[in-house]
Amino acid sequence: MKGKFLAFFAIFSLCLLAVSPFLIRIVSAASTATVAATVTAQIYSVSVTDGIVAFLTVAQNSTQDTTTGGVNNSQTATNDGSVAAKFNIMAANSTGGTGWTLAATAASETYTMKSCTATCDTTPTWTSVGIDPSYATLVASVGVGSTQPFDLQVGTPTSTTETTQQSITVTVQAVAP
Ligand SMILES: [Ca+2]
Repeated sequence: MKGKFLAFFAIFSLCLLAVSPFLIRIVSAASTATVAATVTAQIYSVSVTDGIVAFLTVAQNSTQDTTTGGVNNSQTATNDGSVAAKFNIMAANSTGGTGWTLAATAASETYTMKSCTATCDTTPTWTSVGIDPSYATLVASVGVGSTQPFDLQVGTPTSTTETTQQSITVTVQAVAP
């Protein structure tokens, strides 16, 4: 009985030795495949060149603009982001002395700021910019790397006692179209 058992064990062991290389191959066999993934962050970014306008000295209750008929200083907004963007625009009360209030219509110590984006040198359409903190639309959609030229028109107060040069910040914003 013991002899039979030993014989059986020996055969079983040989079988195991014979099978083991296959077992090892099966376990160690591997296969890979890859996914080439790309991703771009959604970034809204705008820059304005040259970003500096001097309207010089303007009569009270009148306008001056950046077109060729004015101070000839059109501005250009560029989409520096990674996706198409809507450009908004706003201005705030001017600073210098007591400053002027920004409104849609000029009044005493109250000035206006408007923008134009098409045929501004010939047949301009002037649209009030937003009044800080509200924005108005400058252009509905600008592609990546594309530019939007625009002109600005300032309207002086109907009357003012302010002799100090006024500084005005016009802000252009890039957001989702
Ligand atoms: Ca300039």
